[in-house]
Amino acid sequence: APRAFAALPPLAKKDKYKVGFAQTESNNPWRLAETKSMQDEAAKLGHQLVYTDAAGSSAKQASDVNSMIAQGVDAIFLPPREDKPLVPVILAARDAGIPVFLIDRDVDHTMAKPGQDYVTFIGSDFINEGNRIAEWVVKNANGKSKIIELEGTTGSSPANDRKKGFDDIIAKHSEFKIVASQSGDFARDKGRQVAETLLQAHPEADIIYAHNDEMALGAIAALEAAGKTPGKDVLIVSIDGEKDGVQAIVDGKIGAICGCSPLFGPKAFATMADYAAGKQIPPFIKNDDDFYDGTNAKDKISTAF
Ligand code: GYE
Repeated sequence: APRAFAALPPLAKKDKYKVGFAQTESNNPWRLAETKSMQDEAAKLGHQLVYTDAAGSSAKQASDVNSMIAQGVDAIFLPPREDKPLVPVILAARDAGIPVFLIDRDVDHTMAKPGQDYVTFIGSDFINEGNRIAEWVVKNANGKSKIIELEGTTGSSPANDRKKGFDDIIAKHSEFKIVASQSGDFARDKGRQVAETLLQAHPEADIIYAHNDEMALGAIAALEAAGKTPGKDVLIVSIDGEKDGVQAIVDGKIGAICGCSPLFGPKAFATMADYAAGKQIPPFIKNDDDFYDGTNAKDKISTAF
């Protein structure tokens, strides 16, 4: 039977570790950039990386983590696809003596806690991302006011918090109205399909807020197929800062993007080393986000992923 730890399991100080990285999916540039960053840093430091791809399934991601536990990895890096279904395997890893570091997505803190059940959450402040995009919309909408919101993966921490951060600011400005809000699962084609349906139901919509660039690019395709001009008839804003997204700002199709870096490798492995060295790890290690709009997109595109 696994040994139950009252607190976080320790990590022995070693030169080389065998580390699990249980990716959620690989269907977009953000995920591919994150995986490459993790693999590059592991290779640079000489660690063995056990990599799995859950292909968009929380159930598969949970079984991937279970097999990492069975293999006896030293530590696990996990971006939990949704904020509840991965909690049992996070607790199972803890009980097996394997510290878990959450990267890019967090879990529901009523079910598992950083500093107790897992070491920390490393990632962006998604509420702040939603706030910043909403504030930009309030300033730059130029009379446009009817918003369609394309939400990320249902039950994922970035979708929950990007919605809250945006909706809270918009609620304070009575000239704006969110006419529809639905999940496009952070995916380009799903975003296109959902945008098409919502635009048919709400032809008056003149702003689209997408929780990531992939869905914004899907919405651009839906608008163009409907004979509308993105950036002119409909103002589009999103989050991430992938190359195609920043290029769409340069092309006048997207108004603004709040950046969200996928390059976790150096910070993730440095945090693991600090933990092994016995340093105090804060429960939230915040990434700073870039911001792109017409004033800087051309200059910054070379740094986009
Ligand atoms: O914004 C999105 C990806 O969890 C922060 O997930 C991440 C988000 C990112 O699929 O594009």
